[in-house]
Amino acid sequence: MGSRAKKINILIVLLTAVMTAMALSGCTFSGNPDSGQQDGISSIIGVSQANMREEWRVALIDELRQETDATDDIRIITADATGDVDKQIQDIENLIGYGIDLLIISPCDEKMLAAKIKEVYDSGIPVIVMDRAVEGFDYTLYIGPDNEVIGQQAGSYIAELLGEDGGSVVELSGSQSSKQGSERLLGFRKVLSEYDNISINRLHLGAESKDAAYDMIKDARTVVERADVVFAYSDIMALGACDAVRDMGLDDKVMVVDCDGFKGADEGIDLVRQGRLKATVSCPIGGKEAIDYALSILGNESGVPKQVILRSNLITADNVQESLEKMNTAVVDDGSTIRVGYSQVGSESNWRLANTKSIQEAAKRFNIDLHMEIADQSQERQFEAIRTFIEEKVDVIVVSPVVETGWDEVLREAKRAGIPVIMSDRNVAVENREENLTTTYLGADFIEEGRRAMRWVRDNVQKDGRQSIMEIMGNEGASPTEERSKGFREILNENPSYYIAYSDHGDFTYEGGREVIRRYLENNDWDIDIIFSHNDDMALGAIEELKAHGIKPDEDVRIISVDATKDAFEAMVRRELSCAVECNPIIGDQLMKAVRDLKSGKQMPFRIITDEKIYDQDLADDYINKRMY
Ligand code: GYE
Repeated sequence: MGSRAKKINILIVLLTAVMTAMALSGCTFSGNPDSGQQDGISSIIGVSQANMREEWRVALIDELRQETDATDDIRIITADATGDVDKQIQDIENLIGYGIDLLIISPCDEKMLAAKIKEVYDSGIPVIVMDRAVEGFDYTLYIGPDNEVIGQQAGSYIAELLGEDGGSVVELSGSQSSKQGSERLLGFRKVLSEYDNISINRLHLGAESKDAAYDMIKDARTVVERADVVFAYSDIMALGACDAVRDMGLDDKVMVVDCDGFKGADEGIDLVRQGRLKATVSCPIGGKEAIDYALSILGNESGVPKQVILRSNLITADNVQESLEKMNTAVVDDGSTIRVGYSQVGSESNWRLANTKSIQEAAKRFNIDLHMEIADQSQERQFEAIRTFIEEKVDVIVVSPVVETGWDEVLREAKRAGIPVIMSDRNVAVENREENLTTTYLGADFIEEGRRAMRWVRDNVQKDGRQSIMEIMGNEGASPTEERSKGFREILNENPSYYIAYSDHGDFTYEGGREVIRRYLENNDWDIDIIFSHNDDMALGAIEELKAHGIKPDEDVRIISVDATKDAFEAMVRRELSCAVECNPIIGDQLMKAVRDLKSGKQMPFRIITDEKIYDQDLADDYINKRMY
């Protein structure tokens, strides 16, 4: 018997042993049954699900199975933690014991399981976290919806539905709302709180179930009779509400709106089609995306992001058919050349130069015909560039917006021209999200960067008494400026022994950093303990100016910046810069993959967030030669 045959036999014996052990521990095995037998399995994915009680969790496992069944050499093993943290930890152990190559987990408690997830991730097994984001970044990839946005979308729709006259809304919620439910309620209430002509009656159910919703609506007849809309943040509660409203003979008066929008019979989308539900905010389950990215991770492909925030869509009778067709349309990338118009902020920093280079190089690799316009930090010039791209009838427009606001008009022009727009690196704040003026945002989580910088200060810069901070900010109104400040202050507010004594703008340039120090020293003696600079270039400019005034960087003042360019590492090795929070400019591959996905008809997520770390002097020597920018 040849060695290959012997190997397969050993594998079959092993697999049988594993399958027995799994059956005993409540795991199930699936994947294309034939592939294992013939030429071996290339990868095994372990799936740890929090429970199999909630509909969308069952739907997720189904979607993961469908996707792996369609893929030849992948097998998945699933485990149901039945809502028990200890069982889920045991499930993870079991799955690792079965030799999985990648773990997909939807934690039943994101805080309690964060340490276990970090342990698996640190052990070298890639981890995809679904739905409930764990704190920090100790995992490979997070995929999930933005539940607060989902609630906001439902709230905006109801406000629009009720119009100027306003009206009365009955809000259904579970007494112990799930995390998903409470985030949706938060978004929903935030929007409706802006309308004083809309009254809300809150009905708390014992359980988030169809029957509980049915009974509650029936029992609350007097309230429901006066209501215009019943809102439920899940399909299951909405179905109960629809049945009750029907049985009370109120279905021609009281409209029901919900979130979930699952595709099954009597679920959100079906109920909209039946005319029983006025609207649903539907969100992809994420199974397809999870297997897609799992294959990229297992294939060591570059450009795997850190977070994918799935896009939720408002589905009404007007767009239900079109939405269903879109959901069922096969994604096809014919590989043909795609023409992209890119409006770049400028060339204000080393980060920007690395970003531009990464995009230009990736375009060649992804068969993208790129027309890039550099705007020297002028919004007017970016408007001109976008209008040129519209005239040139490009396939996709990509913008790195110099500031967040003022884009609605030019984005509407692109939309009218039928050209989708992707936001790269920086984001915009549009007046009305439901206009869908942009398809997706690909870039960093600037708020988290700001938090990281202040956490580092909290953990590494201590002395008796309060410490004063100088904040050197990027250009006013830019999303990295506004959000890094916000994240930094979030942690600062929890640590009263630090305070911001002075803030000024350096516009992300080296010279701008020097200027801020000059301006300060014109009116003050140097009394700053810590400098938080929104990017390296300003920090390095500040360092030169400080030295010119005989102030020793890292001794008289500790300096923390963002970007983590090679120059920043050199300044850390010289013991001048104390710490650099990474903001990764090398996003060319991810961006071009997103452009091809978009043109191939894929439903694009709201946000694709890049992977980033933090470095200080302890790490600088080890990592300086590995810096790509
Ligand atoms: O931090 C800075 C550049 O938009 C994230 O812009 C980018 C920022 C980056 O000028 O160096």
